[in-house]
Amino acid sequence: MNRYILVAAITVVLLGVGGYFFINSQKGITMPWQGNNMMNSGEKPITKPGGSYQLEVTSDTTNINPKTATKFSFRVKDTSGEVFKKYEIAHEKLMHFIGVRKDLANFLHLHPDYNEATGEFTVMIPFPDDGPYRLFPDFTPGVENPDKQPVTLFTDVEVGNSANYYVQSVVPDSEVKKTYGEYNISFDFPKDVQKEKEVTFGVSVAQNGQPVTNLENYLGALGHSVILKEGTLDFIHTHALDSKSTDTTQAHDQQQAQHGSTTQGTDQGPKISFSTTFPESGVYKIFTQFQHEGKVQTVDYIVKVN
Ligand SMILES: [Cu+2]
Repeated sequence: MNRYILVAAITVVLLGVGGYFFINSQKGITMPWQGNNMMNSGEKPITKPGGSYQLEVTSDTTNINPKTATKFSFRVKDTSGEVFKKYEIAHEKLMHFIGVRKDLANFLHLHPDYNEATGEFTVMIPFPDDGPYRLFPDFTPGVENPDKQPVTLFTDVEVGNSANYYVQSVVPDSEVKKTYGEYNISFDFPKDVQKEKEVTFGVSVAQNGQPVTNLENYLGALGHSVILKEGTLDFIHTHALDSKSTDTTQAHDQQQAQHGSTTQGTDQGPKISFSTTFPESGVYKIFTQFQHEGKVQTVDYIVKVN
């Protein structure tokens, strides 16, 4: 009789422990992609190369209006819950900050100010339109990170009135030439882009029809491409023509961070070459930034990956 009670008691304890782990592992899986609130102290931190990091938003994000600069502040916390402060400068900045509207219609690349004393970053975000946005702080930990792997965290915010959000579908580009003001851009992709295979693509820059051969380095590279997958918003950051970068590919969760590699540091255009590997089939939007005549230009291309 006593033995049955003991077995029953052990079963209850085991079920309890099992339930606890189940809940925690569910949180670990769902939070990076679906969680809106990174401030919940009960959440499991996102594990990345160089340790585990958690994003803590410290500004009020409940009432954000478009077309006006919104102050956004955040800190990064490490595994032990301490404010992380050991940043390594990567591409000339301590912190890179990418923002996209979730339909990938808008793209922002900003560089927050850092308060060394508090470990807090602050950035003014000029959200262009209403809608749901995903914000990606992107940094390189200066500790326990010998390969200098970047870490990308994210949080979601709602901007303006959702009734004014008209979702734009992410349709693969059929034209390889596009014009942005006085710049004529041609995109050079293989005919059949396949997942899990290294893909080299080019972005050629002309100005009023003349090939540009005096592109300027922007943040330590001739070009930067941020690639986002439609729907899941998986994030890839690739740099062109950076002799300091490596071919190291590090997959973590569903996110990828990769650096293109070449030593042609003296080539200043017209073609900017990138190489990357798309992890899955689907539709990806590529935002490429380059600098010319002191100004940063952003161009984009949507590609279907088979
Ligand atoms: Cu940046």
